[in-house]
This record gives sequence, structure tokens and C-alpha cells, in this order.
Amino acid sequence: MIYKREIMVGGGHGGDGCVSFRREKYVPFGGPDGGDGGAGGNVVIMANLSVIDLGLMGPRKKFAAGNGRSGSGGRKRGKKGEDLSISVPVGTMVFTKGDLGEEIILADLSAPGQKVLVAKGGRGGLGNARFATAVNQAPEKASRGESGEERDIILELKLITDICIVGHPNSGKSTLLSAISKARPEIADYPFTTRQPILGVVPDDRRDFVVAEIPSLVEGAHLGKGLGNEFLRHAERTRLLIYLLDGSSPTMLDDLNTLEKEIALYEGLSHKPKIVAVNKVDLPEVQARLTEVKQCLARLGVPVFYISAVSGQAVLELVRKAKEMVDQASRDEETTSQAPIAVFRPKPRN
Ligand SMILES: Nc1nc2c(ncn2[C@@H]2O[C@H](COP(=O)(O)OP(=O)(O)OP(=O)(O)O)[C@@H](O)[C@H]2O)c(=O)[nH]1
Ligand SMILES: [Mg+2]
Repeated sequence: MIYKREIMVGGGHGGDGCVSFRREKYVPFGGPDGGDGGAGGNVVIMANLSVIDLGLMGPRKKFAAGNGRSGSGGRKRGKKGEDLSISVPVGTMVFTKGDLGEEIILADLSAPGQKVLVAKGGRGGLGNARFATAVNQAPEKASRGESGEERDIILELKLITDICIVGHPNSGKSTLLSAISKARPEIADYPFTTRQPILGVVPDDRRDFVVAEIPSLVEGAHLGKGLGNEFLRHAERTRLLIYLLDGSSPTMLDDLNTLEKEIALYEGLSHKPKIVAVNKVDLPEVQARLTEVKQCLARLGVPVFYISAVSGQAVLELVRKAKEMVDQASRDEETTSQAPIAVFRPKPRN
């Protein structure tokens, strides 16, 4: 899955204006009748629900809209160049580069159908009919079409979800995701089975909840250990984190500390509401030390659930609490922030 890429976009060239004179039998002094060139096409980037990866646009780097056609005699305007619409996943942020190479945000395409114009086509040239004046009634002059805008664009995908499940390898994230949604991620008893974020939808009477499983984190993920911590970018725009712990892990409490540390080291995640879920309570060895574990975790000050993703034990309760906290988080967002301005207008290039 490609979550960041750089492309170049170019608006189409405007068509040239035309020099032409009306020449017909019995029509003396027909006059200039050269038409204007058509404008170049625009390049637009649009969020599309059916696109899930920035790689689907293909490997090419340059995306150019069509050129405008030249004008012709009889004051005929040239055809406008074809617009180019690039489809990207919902959650794609669109940046351009400033003069110092800094990234300037142009748009945050957070809803299906949202779009942003990233390169305007050049204007078409004027035909000689436009240049006729009282003193020059037969101008030999037309203007050329302008070139389209060109820009370097950086696309970055940050999934927009309600809930993100994070945890160590084999803690049962995929099993939990498939228990609560229709997603069918691969489940296996070896680490790092899941190597891409996986989305699932948990249905609800009022609205559906989008849940993601993020590939596993291990100690030192911020230093690149395991699969690294890059995937946490997809947790930046979630409303709730579920820390899923493997109850059968002998180092379960250390695992929790590691998770906390890795989340804290990733900017923008430490303030997120969270739930801790201890998984695999169906196993006898987990049952055996449950009282002790419960005592330790009671001090955390966050909701803790003891679940079995395989048998379904306490999974409904976990989901109910998660939905409640997501609702609370979205109410908080509404009161604290005004509606985010999703689409910014690009500034013309100097
Ligand atoms: N007994 C028991 N086993 C479970 C439970 N949940 C998951 N497992 C097992 O634990 C192993 C790992 O499960 P996954 O769901 O693939 O774990 P994961 O966290 O997605 O693992 P990675 O994607 O590899 O990081 C599998 O063998 C599962 O069958 C549970 O509630 N009880
Ligand atoms: Mg998995």
C-alpha cells in the first residue's frame, strides 16, 4: 500500500489564436475572422471511495491535462483541452512545495467527492478578429496560447477511522477485527501476519463505525524495529485507540508499557481516548492469573476489558463501550473546533 507519493501535474497548454480573413465572392472587405484558441484543460484531484491506495494511479510521475486546440477561420474558437481528474483515496492530503521546499497544504480530501484544482490550464490565445481597430481593420496579429500551470504535488494518505486496534504481534488484532466486522484479514500464529492497515466496518443502527487494524508494534518501533512505526500515521485521524494485549504473553504488562511508550513517541497520539483489552481469556493459563492482572490494570484509569476474540466473550461489551467513546469524542470535536475548512485554494505560481 502506498501512502505517500510525489507527482507533477501540468495544466494543458492553451491553443493559439488564428489569423484569418473572410474571403468570399461578392463579400468585399470581409475582414479578420480568426477565432480564439481553446483553454488548456485543468488537473483536479478528487477523493473517491472505491480507491484505497495511492498506487492505483499507476507508476507515472507526470499527470498532464489536454491542450487546447487552435482557433480557426470564421471566428471559430478552438476546442478546450480535456480536464484530467486524478482519483485518490478518501483521507488523502494534498500538498505543494513552497519556494524553500516546505510542504504547503492545498486540501484535505476527507469526504468522497471532495476535489481540489491543482493545475489550471493555460488561456487560449486571441484570434486576429479581436485585434481589429478603427485604424487597423486587417490585423495580421493573433496571440499565442499560454502554458498551463505546473506544480509538484505531494499526496499523503492518512486513513480516517473511528477506532484503531494497535498491539503486539499475535495479540489477536485480526481475529478481533473479523469478529466485529465483515473484514476477513489473514489470521495466523506467527508475528507480523498483517503488514498493511486493514479496514472493517462495524454496523450500527445510527451510523457505521470504521475500524482499522494497524500492523503490529514492538519495542523500538520508533527506531525501525519490527515493521517500524510508520503505520501510526493511520492512527492520527482516529477517535479511539484499542490497545489489544495478548493475555497469554508472559510479558503482558511490559507489552502494555511498550505500547504506551511507542504511542507517546509518535506525535499527536498520546491524547487520544483509549481502551485496553486483554485478549485470549478463553485459555486456561490466562484464566489462572486473571485476578492478579485485573488488580494491576485497575489502577490504569482507562476502561479495561477481558475478552476472547475467538469465543466472543465480552466482545460485545467492548464494542458498546468503544462506540460510546467514539460518539463522545466526535461530540467533543464539534464543540472544540469549528468545521474544518477542507478545501484550500491553491495560490498561482509566481
Ligand atoms: N485462544 C485464543 N487464541 C486467539 C484469540 N485471538 C487470537 N488468537 C490466536 O492468536 C494468533 C494470532 O492472531 P491474529 O489475529 O493473527 O493476531 P494479530 O495481532 O493480527 O497478529 P499480526 O497481524 O501477525 O501482528 C492466531 O493463532 C489466533 O488464532 C483468542 O481470543 N483466543
Ligand atoms: Mg493481524
